[in-house]
Amino acid sequence: SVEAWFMDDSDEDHRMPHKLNPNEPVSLKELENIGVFSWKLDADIYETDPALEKIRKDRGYSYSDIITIDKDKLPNYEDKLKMFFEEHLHLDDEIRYILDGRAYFDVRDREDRWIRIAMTKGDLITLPAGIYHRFTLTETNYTQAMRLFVGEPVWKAYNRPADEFDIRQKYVSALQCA
Ligand code: KMT
Ligand code: NI
Repeated sequence: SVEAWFMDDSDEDHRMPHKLNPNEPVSLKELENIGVFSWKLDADIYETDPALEKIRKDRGYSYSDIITIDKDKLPNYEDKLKMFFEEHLHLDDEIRYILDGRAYFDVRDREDRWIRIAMTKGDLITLPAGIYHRFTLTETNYTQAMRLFVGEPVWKAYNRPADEFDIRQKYVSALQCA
């Protein structure tokens, strides 16, 4: 399953792990508690995987595409990575399945601390609508990910502060009950 930890606040390259010393791991349970869910699948068979099919069917993930984040393959690579690393939220869940390479998703916990989630091949994650988060490659500078969505995809990101959005308020009040 995914490994996660609280981040240090050093300003070294954000593609480094940024673990605290000593490391403060974050459990799957703690991630679920803030609405972040993950699965481990066999990415080598993503085209025919019944386990992926089941998740998609159960959760209504009708749309999918594949993004390759690589300096030589992704148009406007630098700009896109810069955007992905700006703290933001979306009006819908962000669902990503790592088919190859590595990546980090950083999410804010209830106390506004950064949790870093290390994604490797076979990890599928859902970030709830309204959670503040960001994305970066690791030191290996490469990943390929499936992007899933319920219906027609909307990729629009709202950079923080976006506290006035209904979806943000909804997320924050859901946290209070969880
Ligand atoms: C986002 O909105 O944070 C992203 O789309 C991240 C990059 S997709 C692997
Ligand atoms: Ni996002």
